Amino acid sequence: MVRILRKLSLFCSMALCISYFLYIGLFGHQKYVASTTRTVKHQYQSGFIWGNEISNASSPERSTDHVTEEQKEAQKNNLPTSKLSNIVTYKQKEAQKNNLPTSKLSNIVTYKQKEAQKNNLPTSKLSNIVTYKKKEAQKNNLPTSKLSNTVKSLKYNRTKLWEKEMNSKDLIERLQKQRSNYRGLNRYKVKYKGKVSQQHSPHEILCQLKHRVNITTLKSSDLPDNVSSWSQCLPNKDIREAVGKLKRCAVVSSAASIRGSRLGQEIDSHDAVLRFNAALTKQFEVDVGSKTTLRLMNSQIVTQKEFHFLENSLFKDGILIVWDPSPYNADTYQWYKKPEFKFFGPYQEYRLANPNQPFYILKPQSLWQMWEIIQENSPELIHPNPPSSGSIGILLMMNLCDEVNVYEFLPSSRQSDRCYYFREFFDAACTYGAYHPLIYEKNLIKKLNQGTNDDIVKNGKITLPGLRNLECETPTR
Ligand code: NCC
Repeated sequence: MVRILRKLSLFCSMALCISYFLYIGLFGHQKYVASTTRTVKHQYQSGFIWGNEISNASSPERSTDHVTEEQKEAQKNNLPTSKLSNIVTYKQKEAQKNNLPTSKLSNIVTYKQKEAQKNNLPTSKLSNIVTYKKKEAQKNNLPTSKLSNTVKSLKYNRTKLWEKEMNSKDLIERLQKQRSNYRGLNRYKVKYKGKVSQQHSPHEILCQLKHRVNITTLKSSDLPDNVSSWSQCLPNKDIREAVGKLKRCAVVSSAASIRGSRLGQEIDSHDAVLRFNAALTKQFEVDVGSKTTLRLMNSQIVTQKEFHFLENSLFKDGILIVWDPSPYNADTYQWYKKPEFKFFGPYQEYRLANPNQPFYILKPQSLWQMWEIIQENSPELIHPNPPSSGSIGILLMMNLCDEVNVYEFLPSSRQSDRCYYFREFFDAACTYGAYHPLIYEKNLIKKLNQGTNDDIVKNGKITLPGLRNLECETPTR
């Protein structure tokens, strides 16, 4: 009996052992699988999985990989580790908010930080910068490829254009450098011995312009006899004598900010309209008008092939005037022998082909006389280069007319870095000048404005008096 009982207990303990191992073998693995599945499920639910990692998620080793990936992301994006668990959702939200394709996800934070630095914005602006720039680009009529420059150009909007006198510190770095380079180069050998930073009244400045700038055109008598065969093609009379007295005149700058102004009718209502270089009116009549009485051109227009000066119908209407800079102290003959652009030949050709169209050449001394007045009334040393066609044209019309309305030389609130109304080309230099001392020209013209500030902001319009009837006690020196 005892033997039977011993065998029975041995059998039972063996059976217990076998069933234990069987239990472990059959159910133990399932329990383990169940626990890893729960981990993966949890990972899905927390939105913690990047696309390609979902298929490998059942491998327990991958969970340590997730942390490294996240840490890498956090490092890449310069985020604190506390943000680790949210970084992907965060980036997805940022991408959505900024309207960026998801391919930009991995770079968005760094991208935004770089943009903020590049644009000199506080980091608090980080979260809005992309949308902000897109809106600015739209507002300023810029293509999205220009996004990276938009904020830079806002530097000017912030100072409120020409609300105060501008100086070189208001320019963007590139234009400041160009001003210094031109000052170093001094291409025209300018030796200015006059005053700087004078606080003359508008009336005094007008008198300086009247008495110290002789806006006059070339006559054959200005050149020696040995060039008489060429000089026969010049008009006999000076432009002032030939044109006579005009009442209300308009000067239309080529600035893109005139787009959308609907000033066309107002411009055409003037007795004479002056335009510049290759500025056209066709298709832009609503904003710029269609009348062209005079066209002032720099000598590049006459000499450079791209303008087809001899054939282009654009130049066949109205009175033409061309200017070309001489060295500061050169006399007319020295300049005739060595103009900046060799325009005397094409000028003669054009005159012979179009003998009935008045076509004048401005004497280069007028440019430097005007430059000296801009310099004297500027707060610092200006570019030693001639004034732009814009101010030359304004002064010419102040000599010909009783009243001159100038459009978009002083920019309206529509101002942008787009250069021309008729061509898609972007450069802040068109408004502020790189080669020309344009900010100082605009400072001076602003001082002479007899219209309202509201007219500048809305229409880019300034009103100037004619010089003919101006009374000056003693000519200002
Ligand atoms: O650009 P431009 O002038 O033809 O413009 C005529 C005048 O309008 C005023 N302007 C223009 C654009 C703008 N956004 N703001 C403005 O205030 C200026 O007063 C300008 O003078 C020139 O003065 O002759 C100039 O000419 C051009 C260029 O030679 C011609 O357009 C022909 O292509 C010069 N640009 C270059 O040489 C690249 C420009 O510097 C001055």
